[in-house]
Amino acid sequence: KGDSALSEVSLMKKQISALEGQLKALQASFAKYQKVATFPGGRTVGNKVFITSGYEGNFDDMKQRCLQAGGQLASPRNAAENAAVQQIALLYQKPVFLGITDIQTEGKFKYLNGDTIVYSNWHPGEPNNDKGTEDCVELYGNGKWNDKSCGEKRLIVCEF
Ligand code: 289
Ligand code: CA
Repeated sequence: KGDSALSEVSLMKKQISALEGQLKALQASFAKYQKVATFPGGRTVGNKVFITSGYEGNFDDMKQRCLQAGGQLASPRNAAENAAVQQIALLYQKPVFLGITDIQTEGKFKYLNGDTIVYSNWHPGEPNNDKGTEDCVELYGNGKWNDKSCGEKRLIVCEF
């Protein structure tokens, strides 16, 4: 009985070491495909991936496209995430609409799930609700935010 318990342990050790090898190979493969999938218009911050199709659309278009793809509009929640979206705006030389609006209550900017924003990076003087028609938020190439009319066309950046 003692011998069979020993051989069972040594078999399990072999199985664990084989699994460790497979995990390592999978990790390397995942890292490679992550690079492939985010080239050139994607950026990873922690577990979040921001990526653009390179197309432009108005806010409703963009929201739909990101949802259809299983993600949502880019909603940077800290400086690192904002910098990632900024890099995409710079690469494509186009401002980006964020998944943030004050459509519900003027002046209260919220994420698409209705939560109040936890981070902002307004350009000086913004948000100004110019002409009383600006409920969406665009991110400029300098990373700063401006409230802007939702009907304008901006670069589509989704987050997953
Ligand atoms: O229609 C006005 C917008 O194009 C923007 O014009 C100026 O950059 C500023 O007044 C912005 O606040 C405004 O959103
Ligand atoms: Ca504005």
